[in-house]
Amino acid sequence: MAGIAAAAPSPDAAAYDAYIAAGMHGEMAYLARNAQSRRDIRAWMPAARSVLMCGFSYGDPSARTAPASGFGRVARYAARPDYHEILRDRMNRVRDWLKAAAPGSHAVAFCDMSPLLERSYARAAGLGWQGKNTMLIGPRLGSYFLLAGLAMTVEIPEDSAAPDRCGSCTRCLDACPTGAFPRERVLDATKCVSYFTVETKGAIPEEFREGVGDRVYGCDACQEAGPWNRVEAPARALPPAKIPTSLPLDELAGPKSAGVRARLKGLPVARAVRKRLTRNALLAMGNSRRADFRAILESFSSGEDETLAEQARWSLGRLPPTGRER
Ligand code: B12
Ligand code: SF4
Repeated sequence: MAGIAAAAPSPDAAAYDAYIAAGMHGEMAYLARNAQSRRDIRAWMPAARSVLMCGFSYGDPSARTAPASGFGRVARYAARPDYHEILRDRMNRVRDWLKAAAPGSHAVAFCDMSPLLERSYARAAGLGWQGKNTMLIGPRLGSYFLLAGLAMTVEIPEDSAAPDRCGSCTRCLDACPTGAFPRERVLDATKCVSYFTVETKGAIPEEFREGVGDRVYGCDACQEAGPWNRVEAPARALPPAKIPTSLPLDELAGPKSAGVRARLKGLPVARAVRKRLTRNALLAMGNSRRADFRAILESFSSGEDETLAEQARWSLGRLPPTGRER
């Protein structure tokens, strides 16, 4: 899926300013930096005239089933090889083609990491509309697709934006386990499971721990609930998943963790440094209420790392009292 937007101010510049002013970015300090280029792509590439935006699907219907007890859930995108380099590389191939087709032109690829509001330009390029959960939704792809773009000095006629087709449906908002939407189309990242499990370094605030449930990396809850994702578009341009979307918790935090970490190499989930993934697995163990995790949790509860020790103690408090175990 691809479309062209004009290299112009983002239609969401004011929404972005309000988001940062309200502190909804939490620990993600980088979101507040380079504000000017998030408001207008030309602050990032002054000579840009047009922006090619592409969407790459990654749906996986098999991820829909809740994992068995004792397993932790990984978001769909994170079970595949890290998309950043793969997609930037794809866009660089388009750049090289363009250079040959339009000599003298210049183009720069981006995917996720550049200080740009990618969804604003993808929406303007007609890839879809922004759902109430802030995800970009395409009529054929649903929202399980990733974005990458190419800012270009050539001027190409822009595509028209897709109409908003959410109607009165609020299923995605209702499905959020941590109440992260203060209102439609605004996500308070500091309440989002994806933010807690992927981005935060310290303790996950207690009030949200139950909502995190069995999720150990990322969250797809608001996407799973959306009617536009009822049929998941499988990945066509991305390599297949390398791990299942549910992993045994005792392998993530217990003595067997070295083996599973080797399997995670090269996946987005490997970005979560060891401590973060361990913290998330300890939390999910508490939510599982399985007494057979007691020994692992006890081993962490008196450890030197206070974040992990405190998380383990919280989780121990959720296990059935000793003596009433199966
Ligand atoms: C930081 C970030 C996060 C943070 C914070 C997200 C956030 N919403 O603030 C966290 C870690 C929580 C996160 C989570 C996820 N992310 Co993320 N994330 C980003 C990143 C790097 C920056 C986003 C950003 O600038 N946020 C700041 C705020 C201001 O932007 P926003 O929420 O998009 O806000 C817009 C709306 O509020 C809108 N708005 C406000 N009012 C109104 C009113 C109307 C009428 C309209 C139409 C719009 C509107 O204006 C704002 C600006 O566009 C982008 C890549 C990029 N460079 O753009 C990926 C990106 C948005 N993430 C992506 C993905 C896949 C996810 C997850 C699904 C991953 C997962 N499974 O765990 C979740 C989904 C959570 C959700 N419901 O959005 C994809 C989304 C693809 C798509 N189809 O939409 C992106 C584009 C990465 C990529 N290159 O593909 N993410
Ligand atoms: S990703 Fe999960 S926690 Fe974040 S907004 Fe969506 S449902 Fe809520």
